[in-house]
Amino acid sequence: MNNFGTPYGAGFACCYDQSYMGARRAFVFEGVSGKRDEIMKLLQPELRSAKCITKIEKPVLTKDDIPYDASLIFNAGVAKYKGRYVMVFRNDYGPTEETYPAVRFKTSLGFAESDDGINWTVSEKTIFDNKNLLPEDEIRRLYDPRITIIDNKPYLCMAMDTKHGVRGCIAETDDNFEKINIISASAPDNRNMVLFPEKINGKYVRLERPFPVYSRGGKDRFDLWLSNSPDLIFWGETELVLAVEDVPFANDKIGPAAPPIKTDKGWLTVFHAVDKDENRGKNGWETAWKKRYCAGIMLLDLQDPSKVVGMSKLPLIAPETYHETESGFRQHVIFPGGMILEDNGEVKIYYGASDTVECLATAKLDDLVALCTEKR
Ligand code: BMA
Repeated sequence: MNNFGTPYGAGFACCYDQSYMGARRAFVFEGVSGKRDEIMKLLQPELRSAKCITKIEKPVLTKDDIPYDASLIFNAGVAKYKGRYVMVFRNDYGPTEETYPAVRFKTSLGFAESDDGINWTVSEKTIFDNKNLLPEDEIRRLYDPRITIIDNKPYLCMAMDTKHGVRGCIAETDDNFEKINIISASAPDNRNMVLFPEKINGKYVRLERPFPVYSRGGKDRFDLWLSNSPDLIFWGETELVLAVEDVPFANDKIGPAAPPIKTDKGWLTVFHAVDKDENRGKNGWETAWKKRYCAGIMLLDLQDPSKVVGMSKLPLIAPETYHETESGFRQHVIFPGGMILEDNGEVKIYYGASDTVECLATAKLDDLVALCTEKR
């Protein structure tokens, strides 16, 4: 039974919030308390993808493409590197719908290559598999990889579960993504890290998503942050970029998605945005799944990417297709991890759908920029 009709959030105004540290420049939802859901229902009965988005209906990667034990193939990082497309994907495997949750998931990371970004060849060996860990190992799982190529060298950002909390880590890898070498890891609790593809004002830059336990009302209220580094190892100068309340279609949490693309209007970047509705029930393998993940899009200032130049007030990609809404482990989850700008101005956006398959949508760069800059 699918029960995802209810929209969340509304509001079409934006303003400058002067309340955070004096002058945080960000878009803030001007909620008309009590009225916003009514307004949204009238204007838009369901969250929909932006008109400029074209979805490739068939997933680009599923468990059927994998030459080893595989079940849920999703949340991949994708980039163009050394004349081909490269992908590092997450594989949660072990249980079936019938045996879950008594049988626990194991997680591996796999590698795939492609000439066209659509048809992929998967390597025989995994890059990482937590079935090989020893009980005493501190790291318990690596997942949700993103790939950024900086100075012609590939880096991976990953979420890292450890015995003492969830950390975000950055790793170097080789040309064929066979081995990873973790060079830096955050303090808990942080994840969803994404590196910019070049230094800005002489420093490396990353977006990140800490998940504060205190001072956000005792529930999920997670925001999108930015830090700088002289060497990819030491990170600081941390700034809040976008808060969950700035996003009209989120009421739970937001976080970075794919590495940003440089445009003459700013750094174009997608983010994930989550709304939660306690009325939602079974939407996948679990008895209840109450969250919906959409992709949003924004432009960050070229020189100071902690500043939001513009943001679409509506989702860029919302769950709509069969794979996104009617099948899979956790339905209604759109989780982008790769965004590639082609020479002809087409942008490929890769995203995990329903935590089960990897999908692709395309749009024109100019349309994506217009979504962030147009007045609503
Ligand atoms: C988040 C992450 C993602 C996942 C999403 C939906 O917290 O764990 O890997 O896609 O939940 O389950």
